Amino acid sequence: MEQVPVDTKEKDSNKTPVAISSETNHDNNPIAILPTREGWSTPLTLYNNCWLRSHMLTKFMLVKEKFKSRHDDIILATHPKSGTTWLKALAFTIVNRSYYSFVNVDQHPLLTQNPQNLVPFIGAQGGDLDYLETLPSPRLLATHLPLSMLPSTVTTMGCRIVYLCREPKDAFISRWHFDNKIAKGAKTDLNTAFTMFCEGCSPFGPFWEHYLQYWKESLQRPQEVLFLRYEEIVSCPLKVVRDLAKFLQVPFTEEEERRGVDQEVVGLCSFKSLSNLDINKNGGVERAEGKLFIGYSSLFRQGKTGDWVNHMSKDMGEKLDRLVEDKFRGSGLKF
Ligand code: PAP
Repeated sequence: MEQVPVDTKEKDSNKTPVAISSETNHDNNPIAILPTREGWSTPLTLYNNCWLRSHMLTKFMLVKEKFKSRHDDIILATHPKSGTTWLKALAFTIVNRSYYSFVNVDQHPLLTQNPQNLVPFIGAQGGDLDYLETLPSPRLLATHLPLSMLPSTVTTMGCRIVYLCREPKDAFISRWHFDNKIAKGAKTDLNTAFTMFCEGCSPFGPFWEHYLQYWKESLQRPQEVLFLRYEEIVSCPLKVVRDLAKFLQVPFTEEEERRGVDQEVVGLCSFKSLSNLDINKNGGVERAEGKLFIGYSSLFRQGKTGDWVNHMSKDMGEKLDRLVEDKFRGSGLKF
């Protein structure tokens, strides 16, 4: 399967809100009355029980109505800071391995482009809806949106979804570091960020709603929704890569496994390999009309599990564990 890399220069702009009234008058502007909170690197607005970056809200609001899913779409859905960059790299490399063969590994797109730019986000950040229409099938797409903000055709058409989440304490610490790194203005202290996270107010949060929506979908459509955790890729990358290839309907052949192609995918997409590339050390992109600078290096901080202990108190850890237990009770989902 071939996926055309996204031209980020053209598609990164978030400057043009679409199809929503630009009136500032609250009576005429439905967005202006939505709850908005400061605290993270940019304000968040609550829409459909999901906290979204206010400057991207109008783009995300269009997805449910305007995104035209196709039955053979593959959607990489992730809660932020759960390893999206890693999953995009792995899935892109797996599905395109006959096109970008490992014989010419020095020409592989991952060597010159950040993985985030190789798989477009639905409706934003390089994946504007008109652009997605131009992609050949089967499309490899990504989203941080909760399932409830995607069109129901994603379910009814049987689109395949790979969902990736992460142990919430680690996801929170990764979020906190990332937000402070990309913010050009004031930084958020840990306690403030923690309170907001536990209240469900973080980009694409509440995190528990996000996890639960895709978890339930994976129980209802087990053949079409693969539910993954960051921790299992860290502990068994080769197994996940093989399972992922099967799920994506491009399993490794015995001959490929003999040649170690699956291991090469793991190696090429590893934290060590990607974080040492010039593009990921020195590249980056401006967002939010220049208010944020996302240096690609900020997508490669540590790449470890359990780092929360180095930043959060025992009490904070226990509080978040209790919240997680409470929110996921009865669902079968555990951390
Ligand atoms: P996003 O939410 O902005 O899309 P995402 O890639 O999901 O970013 O999250 C970044 C986290 O994934 C970082 O975790 P950390 O802060 O705990 O270090 C980053 O290090 C980790 N990550 C990115 N690429 C890899 C990789 N190849 N292997 C392992 N972890 C990775």
